Amino acid sequence: MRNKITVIGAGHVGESVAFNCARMGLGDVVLVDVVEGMPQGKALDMFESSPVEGFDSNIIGTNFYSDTEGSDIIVMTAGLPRKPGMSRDDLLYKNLEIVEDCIGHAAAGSPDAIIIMVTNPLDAMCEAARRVTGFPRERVFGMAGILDSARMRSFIALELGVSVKDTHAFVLGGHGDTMVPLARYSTVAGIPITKLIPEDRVEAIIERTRKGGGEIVALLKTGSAYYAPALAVAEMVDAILNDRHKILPCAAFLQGEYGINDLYVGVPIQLGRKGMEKIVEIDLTDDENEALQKSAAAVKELIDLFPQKAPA
Ligand code: TXD
Repeated sequence: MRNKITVIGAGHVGESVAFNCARMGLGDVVLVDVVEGMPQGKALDMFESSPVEGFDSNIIGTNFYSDTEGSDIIVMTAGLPRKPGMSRDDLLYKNLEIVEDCIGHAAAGSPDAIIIMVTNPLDAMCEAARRVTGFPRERVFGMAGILDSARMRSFIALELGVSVKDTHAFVLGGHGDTMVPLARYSTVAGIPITKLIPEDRVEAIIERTRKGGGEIVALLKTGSAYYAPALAVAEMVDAILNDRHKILPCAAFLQGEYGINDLYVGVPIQLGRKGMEKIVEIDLTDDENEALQKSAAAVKELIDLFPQKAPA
């Protein structure tokens, strides 16, 4: 039986995630949105491309969660994207409502699913999904670090004129302006970039990485990035469904790791068929640790803004 992948939100990121997963043959895809006809139309268009590409995945679009029942993976992209001048945090209240509603419905019909959060503000939305589902942290995590690292890798490759394939980059922390790109652990063909690129240029790369999402928002004027984010999600879906035990930077719920408690923060985790198999802890210098703690504090500030709910 083929895997079932539900993608909630058929906007820019969601449609691209659906198409990537289908093209990569990762499973059958259900694309959900509130807009009537739109997910159905996009799904049909994608399905009609399958004979050309030669992939066997079935893709359907829907407005009903009953079609998502029994999903192996739920990717959550529904929500508002940023407009120029908005921070990811400005999206908090509206997207919190959307996440609680969508994830609540989807998880009810797929109690064993693994949830990959994409909606911003990412780390806070992961926590919203964890709370609304009650799923263990092994099955609720978020995509951000792969994207942030991919941006840093692109800038490193541009700087040195080398293949992106030779680059490796490491970004920790929340998916926001306080993210922590780690030059010391970023390499080209195994050589730390600090040995290949002058310090001021490394700093410039780090700064551009931190502002990478905003750079695209400012250019597009309506909406935010989706090609790179969608492929980053597909890499996670592939790592999980193909049980690759791959180590990827993702937003994970920390319970003591890195000295952080009960918060989603971006760290390297190992992904396999059961979801998060482990959190990889690396040594940090005092400065790096301070930056990570600061980033975690920014995530906590958002969580503290969640409306308090009366106990059920
Ligand atoms: O690194 C990351 N995690 C991110 C996050 C990278 C890129 C984009 N990131 C965030 O993903 C972004 O800030 C947004 O919060 C989401 C989705 O971005 P996208 O660019 O796909 O936004 P769109 O194109 O506006 O699509 C959102 C869709 C749109 O079709 C709406 O109709 C739908 O979400 N939507 C809903 N679907 C189902 N149910 C409800 N309630 C709903 N509300 C909106």
